[in-house]
Amino acid sequence: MSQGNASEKTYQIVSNMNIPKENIEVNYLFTGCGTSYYIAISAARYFQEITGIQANAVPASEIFLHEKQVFTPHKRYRVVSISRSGTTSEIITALKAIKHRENISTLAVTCNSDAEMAQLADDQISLDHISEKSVVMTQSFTNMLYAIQLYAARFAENTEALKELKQVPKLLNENVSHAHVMKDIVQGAKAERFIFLGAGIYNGLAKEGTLKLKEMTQTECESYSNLEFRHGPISIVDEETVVVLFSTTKMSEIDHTLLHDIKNNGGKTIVIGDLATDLTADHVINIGSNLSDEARATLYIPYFQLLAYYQSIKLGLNPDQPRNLNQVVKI
Ligand code: F1P
Repeated sequence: MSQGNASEKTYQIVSNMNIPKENIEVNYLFTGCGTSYYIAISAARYFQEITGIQANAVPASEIFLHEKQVFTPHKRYRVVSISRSGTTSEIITALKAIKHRENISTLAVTCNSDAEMAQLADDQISLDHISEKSVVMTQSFTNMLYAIQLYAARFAENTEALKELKQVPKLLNENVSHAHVMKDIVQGAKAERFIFLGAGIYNGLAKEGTLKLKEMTQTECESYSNLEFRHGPISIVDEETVVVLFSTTKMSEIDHTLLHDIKNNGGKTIVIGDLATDLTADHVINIGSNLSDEARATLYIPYFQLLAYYQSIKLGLNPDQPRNLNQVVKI
């Protein structure tokens, strides 16, 4: 509930940071584990869109297990390591594995600047005002992604993007309040399985939508890039399938057909999108902003977080303490 207010502080922190100027020849590699890896996926897309610099995302374990497949010799890299705790085993091992490579510089994004990850990295974005008691990451997801968006816009000196991102804290507060609409939606839905669809920057969000539900409710669920869903997975849709689709202005025509197909197969649909997208679904949630598809992404987050929360309450579970999971995963 407090992620909107927290994002005001995030805005101030990144606005006051010294942003080092890197050569355009540098490749950006975003990395993390679990929720933080899903931030990496969305962050890489946003970074490349705004800066024009090649940006990819890999799970932290890939860096030390498949180093040769991840880094091309003689290229320069900036590795952006993301971790709420700053102590997750794979992220620490990954940073140690690349520490002495001259062609790699590192930037840590964390909610714990005292932890080992920040000490290992060359630079850091520290969001120490984010402190979560829950095992499940919520406002840390939103704020670390928002911090990277701000960093990218400042790095690119893109005043248009910065102007848009400045509006996020206020809009996020409004959407957090509105997201309680999920309570009624969840109560009225007979749902055996959930599917989350999102493309581009929204693909990482779709993956995170499944992770929230898995953690908070142990429900099996899946995520796809919107059109990939038609290549096989659509055959599992039935009356007890709920499809949550993150729509964007760019995708609205495609999404229109997709929603129609899901409906025809008996599935329930929830579409989260922008005022400009005129889509038909069982539930249409309008984000209500005039921001670009890329700048608007964080506003979608409270909806799927609260979807998982209310589903967990409905099933009589404790949303803060998933089965088989601790706040920090250590090997
Ligand atoms: C990431 C992570 C989360 C998971 C749980 C345990 O940790 O694995 O993805 O939901 O909260 O931690 P971190 O590296 O961001 O601290």
